[in-house]
Amino acid sequence: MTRVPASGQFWWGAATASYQVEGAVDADGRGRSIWDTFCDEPGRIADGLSGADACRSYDRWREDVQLLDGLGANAYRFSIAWPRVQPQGHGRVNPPGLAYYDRLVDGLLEHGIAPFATLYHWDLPQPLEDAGGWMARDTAERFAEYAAVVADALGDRVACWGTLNEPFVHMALGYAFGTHAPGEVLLLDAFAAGHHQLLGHGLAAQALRAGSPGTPVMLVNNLTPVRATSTSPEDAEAAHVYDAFHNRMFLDTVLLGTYPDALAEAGDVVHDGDLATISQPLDLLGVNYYNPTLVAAPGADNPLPFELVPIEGYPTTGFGWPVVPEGLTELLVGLRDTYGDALPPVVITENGCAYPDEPGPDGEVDDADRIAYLDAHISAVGAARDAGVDVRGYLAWSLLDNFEWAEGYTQRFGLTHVDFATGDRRPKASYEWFRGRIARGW
Ligand code: GBH
Repeated sequence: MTRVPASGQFWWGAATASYQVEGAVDADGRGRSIWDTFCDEPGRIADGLSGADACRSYDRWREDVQLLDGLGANAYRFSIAWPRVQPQGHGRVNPPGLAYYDRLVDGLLEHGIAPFATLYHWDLPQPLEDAGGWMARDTAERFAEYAAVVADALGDRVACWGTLNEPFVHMALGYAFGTHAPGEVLLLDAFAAGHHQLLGHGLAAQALRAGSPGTPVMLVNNLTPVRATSTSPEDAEAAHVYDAFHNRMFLDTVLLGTYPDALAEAGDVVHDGDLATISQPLDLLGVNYYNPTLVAAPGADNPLPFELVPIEGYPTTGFGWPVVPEGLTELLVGLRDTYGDALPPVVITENGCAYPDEPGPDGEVDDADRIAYLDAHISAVGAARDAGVDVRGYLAWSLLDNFEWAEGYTQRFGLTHVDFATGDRRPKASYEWFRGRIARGW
């Protein structure tokens, strides 16, 4: 088993996340997470549904492994549900919950597919939320304790660890704006939830290194090139501040050991020594890319120091997100130019798009728009590689149509169509296309 990407080897594959695909929320002693709670609240999820069944991957993971094998993938990024491992979020470990990941990891390895395991993709154990969630500093310590348990159980076989998925998005949607679990509307005070995630990342990286020496560790960020609507000083300043929150808060801290100037005042939650913990050396940086962000100075009634503006002039996905593949090249080259030698090799850990994807009369999904999206974005990665950026992998979001958070099942991101009434999987045209693209390589 190759544990570190050998030079010349490129990781090709796809990604999912526990709550979005597993279902089986009551199986084998799993505890409740903030997403179980959030989905129970009326009006939170577009179709009123939850991840209770999702893609049933808890029972049908063998089919997922077969799909990856059929793609020719050499990596699969999945996440581990903390409430399956520690139903209370601390203390007692639940062996039957961990055993699911044992089976999955072994199944992947049997097919020569490297397991990329993310420890936290937003499904916080509910008892920890009851104790303050990520607004509580203690949650960072609990996360490190959980990381040590997982490293001990799976560290001999996992190819690459991801600590957190998209701490910015979790801070913003979960704690600032409340459209994701746990549904808090704290606006700028949500900074603490971001800082405590960063601290948890640093502590967990230490625990993973101690428990599974030699296994690469990455942080997975959602990153976006930020553009101002005009060259006015007000719009430029708003873009600068937004970039600090979205990108630099989760890069400068981790790679340079500093907060960006725009956040220097951000709070007394940052203790002496935190930045040293947060800036543990990283083996890889995971980059999830969807689209650039356009920012203007805030209007008079806006309590925030920026305003997000829709980007015009590009095609949009079914979700309404602009399709801007060159933004990915811009992002990657910008990372290299900004961070230089402090930037570890990069893996694209998510990239993809939602479209309606109705099956035709023959049951086939002819998702030509997804093929065009993936093709253009993979080419954008190639352009960054040609410009000298060290990109080691491309993992599409997602292997399967799945539970798309606040959108429920209304947005389909999969290479594989899932009939949510039955759980039946059927590869789309884009799956066949991606198989050919992987076979071709660079
Ligand atoms: C990821 O988050 C998640 O990791 C994954 O679980 C999820 O299923 C997937 O993406 C698809 O959503 O308003 O047009 O500027 C992505 C975070 C935040 C990226 C919102 C796009 C806004 C688009 N996304 N963002 S737009």
